[in-house]
Amino acid sequence: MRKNRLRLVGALAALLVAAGIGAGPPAQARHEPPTLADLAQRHGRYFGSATDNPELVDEPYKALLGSEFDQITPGNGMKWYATEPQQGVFDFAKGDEIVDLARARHQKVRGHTLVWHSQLPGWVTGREWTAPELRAVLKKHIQTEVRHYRGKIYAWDVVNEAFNEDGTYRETVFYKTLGPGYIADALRWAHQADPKARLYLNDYNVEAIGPKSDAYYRLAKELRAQGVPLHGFGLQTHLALQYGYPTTLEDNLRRFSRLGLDTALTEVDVRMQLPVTEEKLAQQADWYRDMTEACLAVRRCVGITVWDYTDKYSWIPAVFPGEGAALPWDEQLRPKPAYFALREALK
Ligand code: 9MR
Repeated sequence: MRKNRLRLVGALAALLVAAGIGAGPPAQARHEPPTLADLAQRHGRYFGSATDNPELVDEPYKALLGSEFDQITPGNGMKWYATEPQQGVFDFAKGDEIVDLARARHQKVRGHTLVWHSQLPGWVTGREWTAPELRAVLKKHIQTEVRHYRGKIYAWDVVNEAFNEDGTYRETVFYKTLGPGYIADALRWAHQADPKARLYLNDYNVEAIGPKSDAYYRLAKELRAQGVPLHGFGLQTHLALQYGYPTTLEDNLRRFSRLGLDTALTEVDVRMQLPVTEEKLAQQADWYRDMTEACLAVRRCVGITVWDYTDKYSWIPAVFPGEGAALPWDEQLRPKPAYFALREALK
C-alpha cells in the first residue's frame, strides 16, 4: 500500500518536474522556505551536502548549496594528500575555502577525514616506516589539522574505512605498522587538539546489521568502556538499487545509540544502473524517504549528508561505469522524486 502511494507521489513529482513546474532556474533562485535544512531542524537534525572546491565557481550550484542545507562536508579538501602534501608542509587553503563559505551561511562543517588508507600523499605511502616514526607522523598530521580548525568543525571523521567486509581490520599502513591501537590513539590526539569536536568512525556498507557493522559495534563498545573519546558512528550510506535496501538500518542505528553514541548518515547516495526510468526514480525516492524516517526514529541520529546534492557532481559515474543518477537533484539542478520524498519524510 504505502509503497504504491510513494510511487504515485514520486511519479507525480517527476511529472511536475518534466512539465517545468517547480523546476528550472527561476524556482531555484526563489529559495522559498522551508528548505530541507529548515525541515530537519524542526526535528533537531541537520541536512547537509558534500561539496568540492572546483564546483564553487558554479554560481547556481553554489546558491542552492547555500540555501537548502545547514551542514557541509568537504569531499576532498581536508584529506591528507590535500592538507599535508609534503611531510610537515601543511596547506589548508582548500578546507579553509569551504569552512569560510559554510561559516558565512551558518552551516555546520563535518571534517573529512584525518586517517584513511586512500588519498594519502606519496611521501606516506612511498616508504617503509617504523612504528615510532609513523606514530609521530600520524600524531602531527592529526593535531596540526584539528588545531587549525579548532572551534570551527562540528564533527570529525577521525578514522575512515578501518574494517574489511568480513569485520577484520583493513590492512592499512597504519594497522600494519601500529596495530589496532592506532584508532584509539587517533581519537585521543584529535580530542586533545579540539575538545569540543564530535569524533567519529566512518565507513560504507555498515548500514545493515552484519559482520562489518558488528565489528564497529564491538570496537565502539570497547573504546567507550576504556574512556576513549569516541562520540559518533558515521554510516556513509552509498546505496545501489540493484543490491537492495538495508532494512535493518533503524535497528542498527539504535544499537549504536544505546552505546551513547551519535550516529549520522554521512555520504548518502542511491545509485542505479542507467538508463534512468521513472520506476527507478520512484524506488530511489522510497529509499531516500525510508532512510530519513529511520534516522528520525532514532533519537541520536543527528543528521543526514548527501554526497553532493546534484548528479552533476556525483563521484559515481567515474567509479561505477554505467551507473549514476544517485542524488536528489539531477544534472540540471532540477529536483528529482527523491527530493520530494525527503521533504515528505521530514514533514
Ligand atoms: O567524493 C570523493 C571523490 O571526489 C574522490 O575522487 C574519491 C576518491 O576516493 O573520494 C570521494 O569520497 C569518498 C569519501 O572520501 C570516503 N567514502 C567514499 C567516497 C566515495 O569514493
